[in-house]
Amino acid sequence: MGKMTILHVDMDSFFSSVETRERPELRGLPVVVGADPKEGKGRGVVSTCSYEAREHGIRSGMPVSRAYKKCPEAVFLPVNMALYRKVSGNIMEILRKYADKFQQISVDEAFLDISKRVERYRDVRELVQKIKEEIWDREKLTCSVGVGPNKFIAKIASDFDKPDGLTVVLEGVEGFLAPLSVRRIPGVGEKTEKALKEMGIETICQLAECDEQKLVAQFGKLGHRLHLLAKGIDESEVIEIRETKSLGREITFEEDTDDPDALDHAIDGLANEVQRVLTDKGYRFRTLTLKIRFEDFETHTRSRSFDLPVSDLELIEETGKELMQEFIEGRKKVRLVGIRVSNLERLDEKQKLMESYMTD
Ligand code: TTP
Ligand code: MG
Repeated sequence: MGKMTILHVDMDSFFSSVETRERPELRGLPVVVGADPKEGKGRGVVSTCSYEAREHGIRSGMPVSRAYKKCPEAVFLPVNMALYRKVSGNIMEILRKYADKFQQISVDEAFLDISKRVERYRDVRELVQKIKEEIWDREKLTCSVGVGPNKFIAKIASDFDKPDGLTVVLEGVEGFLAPLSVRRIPGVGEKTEKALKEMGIETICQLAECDEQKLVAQFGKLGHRLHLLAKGIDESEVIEIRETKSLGREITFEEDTDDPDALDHAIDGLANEVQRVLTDKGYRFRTLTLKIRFEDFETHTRSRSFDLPVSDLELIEETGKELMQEFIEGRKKVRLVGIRVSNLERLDEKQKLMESYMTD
């Protein structure tokens, strides 16, 4: 592997920046976005907040009630995930163009491998400025960007100077990492931080200097990985995930039929298969399409979309049957039915976490 140049792009106070963009009168105010906030009286949790709200000590994950105590004059807004997802899609489309390899990590962050595109240090800054400008021109949002020789450094660098930051760490990696808290290492949570502290390790420098055997004895494989990261070594690649666009199943009847029970039964079977594949692959979907072909080969499709990604079997069955309903009354016999789901999303850990904030 040659020398690499990796960018990590992370949007600034993403949900709340989108809300402020939609309502310019909120600019400069403490804005808190969270589930069911009821103007601060709700029982939900803070998803994120504006930097003005952060000055009052409000943070992601905090109960809305606590945020309200810290800053009663803040503007409390519910989560409008459909909007953020749409904006996220636009941003990812912009970013993708600038990368040899591109990997979206969550709704508001992505890695870009630009190794082949930039020759010199100055080029990197120019490229990042172009990216920032395009995001601003098109979406009126700011982001923070980290540049490093690997994903780990890039990720830490993007967080180093927020909001609207640009931190390039292509040289002097060890010096950059040395004073930082171990907590900055992705994957080091409260528990690991505490365990490290008990070993007398608080900074990344101390972690790098610690005997690797000790770390392995304490944390197993993670200890080995932590030691490498502390030394700035990360060989993981930017993985272009070619997302499956859609998946579906269809069935051609042995004999054309207009028997409602047979048709319902077919839908149940298809729903079952589709749902199993979704579960296996860890996907949920937002659009379901029913396909129906009559005995004379006349073919129709009907779709329904949902605001949030879904995957439960009953919903697939019911939606499939509802969509089929308008076709089968007093019409020709049916030759084939199919169910396809699209707008797929991977059910990753971070997303699960976010969803848990949204439904309380
Ligand atoms: P982050 O990038 O972690 O946070 P942020 O973009 O709001 O702020 P920063 O400027 O520090 O990057 O997360 C992106 C979005 O994910 C965030 O806007 C809201 C959502 N989110 C939650 O819903 N719950 C959480 O606990 C976190 C951390 C984020
Ligand atoms: Mg962010």
